[in-house]
Amino acid sequence: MTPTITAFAQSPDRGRGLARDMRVRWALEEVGQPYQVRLVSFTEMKEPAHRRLHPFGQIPTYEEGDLALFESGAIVFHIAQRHAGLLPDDASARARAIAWMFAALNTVEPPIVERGMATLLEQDKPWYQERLPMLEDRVRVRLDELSSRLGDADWLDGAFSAGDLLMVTVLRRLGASRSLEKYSNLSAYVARGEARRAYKRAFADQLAVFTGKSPTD
Ligand code: GTB
Repeated sequence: MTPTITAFAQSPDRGRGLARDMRVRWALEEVGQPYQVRLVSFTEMKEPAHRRLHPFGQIPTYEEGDLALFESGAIVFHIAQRHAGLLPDDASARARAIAWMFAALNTVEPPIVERGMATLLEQDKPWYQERLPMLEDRVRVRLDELSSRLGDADWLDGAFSAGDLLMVTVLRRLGASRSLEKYSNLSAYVARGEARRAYKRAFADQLAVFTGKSPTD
């Protein structure tokens, strides 16, 4: 059965692949699973039909037969469990890859999102300039730690996994802030992820939503 995911009809990122449907598209491409996309407007996201799929009225969602899922991490995990290619077969290596999935979403993404939201929504507030160094420091601490752990390895724990897929999508959100530039190994890590054929297909498909042109035009 071909799954259907939802994505922004008009993504505020203007096709930069920063919205969270990108990680789901990428996971589906990695495992070779064709999928359909239903584009939703901001209004549609908050309507009852969409809220039945997503209690918080957001994207992405995932429907496959009578299964409906929300939360990008849970969707990527579901895809990784159903198909070969995103989690190792060895039980311990699999558990470690899952730990990296949680680390990407629970430990690295929050300070990055917090800093990004402050820049987006609080620049005109009196506390912004005072708060910014603290937010930047929290991001820096995580990047220092991640960079030390990655060292000169290609991926976080052996072969490419769903943990790397999520971590690369999380680190990509730092693009505009240029915070990654100081970390040559993390910049190269993100570039390695972006160089994967599955990533490129996923990126082209979400970009096509913005440009209105098919990826093969
Ligand atoms: N924890 C959830 C998950 O991982 O699935 C979070 C889902 C989420 O935040 N969805 C966002 C959404 O639907 C889109 S991805 N927002 C609409 C709403 O809440 O009303 C977040 C996002 C949006 C825009 C950019 N951007 O423009 O760069 C980047 C990321």
